[in-house]
Amino acid sequence: MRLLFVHPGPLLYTRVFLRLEPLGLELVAEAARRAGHAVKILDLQVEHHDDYRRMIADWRPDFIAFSCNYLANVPEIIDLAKETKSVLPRCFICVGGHSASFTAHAIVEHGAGAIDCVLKGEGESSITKLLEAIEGDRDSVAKVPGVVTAEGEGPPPGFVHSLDDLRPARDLLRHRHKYFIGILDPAASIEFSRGCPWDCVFCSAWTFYGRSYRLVSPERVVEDLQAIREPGAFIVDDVAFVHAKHGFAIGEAIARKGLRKKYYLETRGDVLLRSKEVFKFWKKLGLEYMFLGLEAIDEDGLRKFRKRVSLGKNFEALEFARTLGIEVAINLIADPDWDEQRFAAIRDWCLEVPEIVNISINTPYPGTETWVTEQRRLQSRDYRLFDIQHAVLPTKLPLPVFYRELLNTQRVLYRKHLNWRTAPGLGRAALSLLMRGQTNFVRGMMQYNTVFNHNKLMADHAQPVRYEIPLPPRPPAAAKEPVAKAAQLYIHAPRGRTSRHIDDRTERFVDDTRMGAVE
Ligand code: B12
Ligand code: SF4
Repeated sequence: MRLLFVHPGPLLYTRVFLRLEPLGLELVAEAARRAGHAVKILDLQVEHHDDYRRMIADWRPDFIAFSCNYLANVPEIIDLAKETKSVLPRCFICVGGHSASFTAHAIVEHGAGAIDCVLKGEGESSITKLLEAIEGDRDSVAKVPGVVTAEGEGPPPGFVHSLDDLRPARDLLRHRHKYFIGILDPAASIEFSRGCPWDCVFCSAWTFYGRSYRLVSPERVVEDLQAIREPGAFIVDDVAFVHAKHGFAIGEAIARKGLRKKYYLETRGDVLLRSKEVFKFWKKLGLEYMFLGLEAIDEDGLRKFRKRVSLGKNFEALEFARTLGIEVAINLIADPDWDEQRFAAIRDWCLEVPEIVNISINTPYPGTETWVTEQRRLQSRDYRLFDIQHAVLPTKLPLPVFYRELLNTQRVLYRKHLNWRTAPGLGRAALSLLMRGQTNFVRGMMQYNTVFNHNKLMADHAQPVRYEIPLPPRPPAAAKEPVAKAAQLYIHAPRGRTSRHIDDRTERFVDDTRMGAVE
């Protein structure tokens, strides 16, 4: 069959700070290609809807699969599916990915017949089963693991046998030079592990994979890195180097091969402090940038997000990263309850620290505990606003004032990084990128004010809403506080300790630093 795999268009962030290759979609596409199909990938982060329409008209695929990791992309995917079905009625249309898994029934319903199924969970093994069913007996589609159709739901999705068996179809992307993160331009993405053993209330990374944690072997990582031509690599793991031994083993394998790249990763402050030697080693290998999800700068906030990393530990982690010379980007979560004083306090704090600070907005997502337990009513159910850059919960300040404060804070922080100290270095980096023909980073910087713009954010709220996210399940009237039940949350059923490929010491460390007990 002719199969087209599509990643939807860019979100706000993608226009300024980063745009990364759709690694998950490439992995699913490669699994399908290995099953003997003709496969193409179209990434609408870097191509246009007209490119999509042309591809549909010229190539006439038999099967289209959309990747839906982000809720904000749901309306775009549904509209494209409807448009496609009207010109190619026999084409089978499927949606998969992180957010699609948590909103599968709603997506099928919004599709009103245009979306044949949502495939929940990890896509590599289920995609081939789905394709076999489509080619053979269409009635058996309903029995594919993870499938959700208008008629109902198939058996639960399963894991791939081993992450080492997987290969991404990197060669199928038509514009590889368009992927970047900050000044790592261009950058590829790579996976060292899958899942997360923690259970933060605002996050669905752990509920998707049933709190499991699996590793890619160092040999396989090196093989993949050797196949990457880009000088930069973004490590997509939720928390990098949870298991110190694994981090070392990968590093040693890279050093043996003499591979040289610049790396960007995301981790937790307590993991950084626990595995200092690993991060030191990785600095030598080319680790230059790191996201640290601090989430809050007060103990109360951290407790609320169930991040049991004490403030002291987080600040110590920042101090340590500074000594290594790693550039750190911190993420803080702004609550819609914040008032002017709170924003001012955050601004003051951020100006005191040398790190880059990103501020996102507390947003309940399906698949998180917050989705079930949040007591405040959503002020918008427009999927497009669920991108943690818009406020979907009621704000204490009037909404325009809240956005003004937020944007003002973000702008102050952005300018902090373009000051007299950093400007010459950034200028040199930008020039060298331009001389190599890489324009992503420079364009991103130039677009900042048009993307992060007060009028635009307000206008987004005023758009007519065609698809609304379903309301969270309400707790029984008798319950004083809504309780998130494990069964409500997980996509892949939890398999306990054996599904976490970490040694006992690391398991104990995780247990000591988590606060949940949902499993
Ligand atoms: C790496 C990552 C990023 C990276 C890059 C992502 C990218 N490629 O564009 C960065 C740091 C840039 C990023 C940014 C953001 N991210 Co992010 N990100 C992740 C993370 C940690 C891993 C995603 C990943 O690449 N995994 C590895 C690949 C191999 O897996 P995968 O893509 O999930 O694909 C698998 C399945 O989903 C499925 N699948 C995927 N596509 C398809 C298609 C079909 C047809 C099928 C059958 C299956 C299928 O099969 C794949 C293979 O098993 C996830 C959390 C998580 N663990 O999923 C959050 C996550 C997806 N991000 C999230 C958010 C909110 C964001 C941001 C909006 C804000 C932020 N600062 O975090 C921005 C927006 C970015 C943008 N596009 O503008 C949320 C999404 C929430 C939601 N429900 O919408 C998540 C779930 C984290 C969370 N907090 O819970 N992100
Ligand atoms: S540590 Fe918490 S926030 Fe980070 S990926 Fe794991 S569960 Fe999500």
